[in-house]
Amino acid sequence: MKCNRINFGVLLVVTVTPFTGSPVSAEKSCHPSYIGACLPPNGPDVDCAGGSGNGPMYVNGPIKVVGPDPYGLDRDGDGKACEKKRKSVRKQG
Ligand SMILES: [Ca+2]
Repeated sequence: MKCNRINFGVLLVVTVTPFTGSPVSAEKSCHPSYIGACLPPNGPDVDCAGGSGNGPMYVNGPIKVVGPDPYGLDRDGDGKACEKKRKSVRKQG
């Protein structure tokens, strides 16, 4: 009588991990640095309405700046862009 022994050996299981990367979210249509106005995230250039900027886009302030200020709207760096109030710092005398 023969006894057949079945040797399965080591079964290698290769697990293929599916790519689960989340799809690149569509670009937000508003720049995340500017709160209070919807500015384009990557141009064209935006300037304050009534200011000395050359556009081509203009925005009315005040706008809160919470990040980098690529459009240079917050020239004095106080976190408010296109302030309507302008303090005069000129001294007379
Ligand atoms: Ca400012």
